Amino acid sequence: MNTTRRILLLAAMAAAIPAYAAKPIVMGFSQVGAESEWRTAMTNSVKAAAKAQNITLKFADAQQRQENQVKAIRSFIAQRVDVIVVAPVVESGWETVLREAKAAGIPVILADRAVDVKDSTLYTTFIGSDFVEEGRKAGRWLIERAKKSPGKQFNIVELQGTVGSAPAIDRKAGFEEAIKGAANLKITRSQTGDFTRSKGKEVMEAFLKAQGKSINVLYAHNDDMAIGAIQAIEEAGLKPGTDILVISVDAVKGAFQAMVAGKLNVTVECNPLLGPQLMQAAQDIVAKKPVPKRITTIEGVFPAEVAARELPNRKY
Ligand code: GZL
Repeated sequence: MNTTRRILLLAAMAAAIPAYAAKPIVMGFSQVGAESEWRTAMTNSVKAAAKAQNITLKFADAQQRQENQVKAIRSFIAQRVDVIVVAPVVESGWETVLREAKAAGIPVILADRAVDVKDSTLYTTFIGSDFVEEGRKAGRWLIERAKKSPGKQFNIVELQGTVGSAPAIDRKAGFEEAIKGAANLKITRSQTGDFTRSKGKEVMEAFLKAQGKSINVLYAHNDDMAIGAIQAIEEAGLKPGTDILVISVDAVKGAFQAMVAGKLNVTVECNPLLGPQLMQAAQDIVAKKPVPKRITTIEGVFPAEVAARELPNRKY
């Protein structure tokens, strides 16, 4: 058989090798923790999408501690994974370990939250929500709601997310931007509840002890803290959703159930179902295809009026 025919035969045989014979992508994923319903939904979405795409997922739960995420990233580098995904618990303190990943030639995807680094080549893409816009949506809802009570002063208490985290910083900034100039809306107290129900309840108890009946609105950076705070409001003999308007973010099922019960007034959606977009980005990066630096998720706003209708459709 002459050389040309032999080359053509080899090429035909190579083309016949099924695509799935290619080595599966190995992804190292450093997740913030398991602090909220939202976080659990995100983890489940990532795990399901990795399985569906035949991607080998090495999962590390950092229990909301940055040092655990740094350790996990170093372990992924040592294991020579194909791609590293990080949902960074806070914005700062990432340069050193991201430089180590870059030096090892391993691409990094930021999922859910951003990092504050000078050198943007330290990560390939950031997939997540626009938290400032989520804060603005919460503020805009309150501006409209306050119009129903002309002349009334609304004292707002704020439960912030994890100190130093992108969602806490940005949701605060967006809300304040939206209510700026509204003389009838004033944030009187603001403290972190670390995105958890237990801490949200604890801090709301302190707010109520200090300010009690003069609180008109609670703005919580996530539904879990709002749900914890709702318990504190009820234990103080007040009606959440009526005596104190409750505004929160995430749009998890628990928030819809609280709205149906009349205890929460509005939740701003923050979509945790990032799994499919994340796996697609990882496959494109490994295949050396171009990937946008910023991939945002589409989200809505759900007032109590639509909760009963929407609850059956909720995926998380
Ligand atoms: C937002 C995410 C936040 C959620 C919280 O994208 O980082 O962390 O709003 C979660 O519920 O704990």
